[in-house]
Amino acid sequence: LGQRGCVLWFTGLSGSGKSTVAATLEHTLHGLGCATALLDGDNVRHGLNRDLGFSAADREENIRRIGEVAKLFADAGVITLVSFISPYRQDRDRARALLAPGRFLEVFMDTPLEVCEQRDPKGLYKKARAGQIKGFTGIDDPYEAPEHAEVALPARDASGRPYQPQEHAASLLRMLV
Ligand code: GGZ
Repeated sequence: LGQRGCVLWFTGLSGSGKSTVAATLEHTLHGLGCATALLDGDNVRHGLNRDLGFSAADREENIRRIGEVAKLFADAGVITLVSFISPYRQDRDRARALLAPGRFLEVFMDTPLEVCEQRDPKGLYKKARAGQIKGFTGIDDPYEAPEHAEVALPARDASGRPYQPQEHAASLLRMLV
């Protein structure tokens, strides 16, 4: 899979752990000598997509462009890790349709809103609850959870113990080799 290039498409709420797991996995893959790329808000929303905000139309366009870029990377043989909320099922499915079957893996960070809100690393949920941010995903904007993701990564195991990002990254790595 990795040798031919592929897309690992992480989706989930803000604070669900997408970027942490993606960065951990990328670090490991890089150490194994794989060609990798990580597309996330930090390097895409401040550059290529700096003209876009968080309306439904802008989120759709954000994901459309990211899907096209991910395809270019994957076609060049790169293991491409993509980490955006990507709240709309249809937009994720369009990104999937750009790639041959088996070369797009949807990875659902299945972290409950309550957990994301408790983490609130940037204080954005607090602002959204206070009405200082409008249209925040999970608060007053939709998130359409995947129904057929290749991988769903829960926040806790069956006995309630929280998973560490390294554990999720390791299970994804096992899928790739
Ligand atoms: C959701 C928002 C919003 C709104 C700013 N809704 O925790 P973060 O900060 O780093 O992740 C969120 C990020 C979401 O950008 P994406 O490009 O992933 O979104 S989408 O796929 O829906 O296009 C959050 C911050 O941007 N942020 N305003 N209103 N997240």
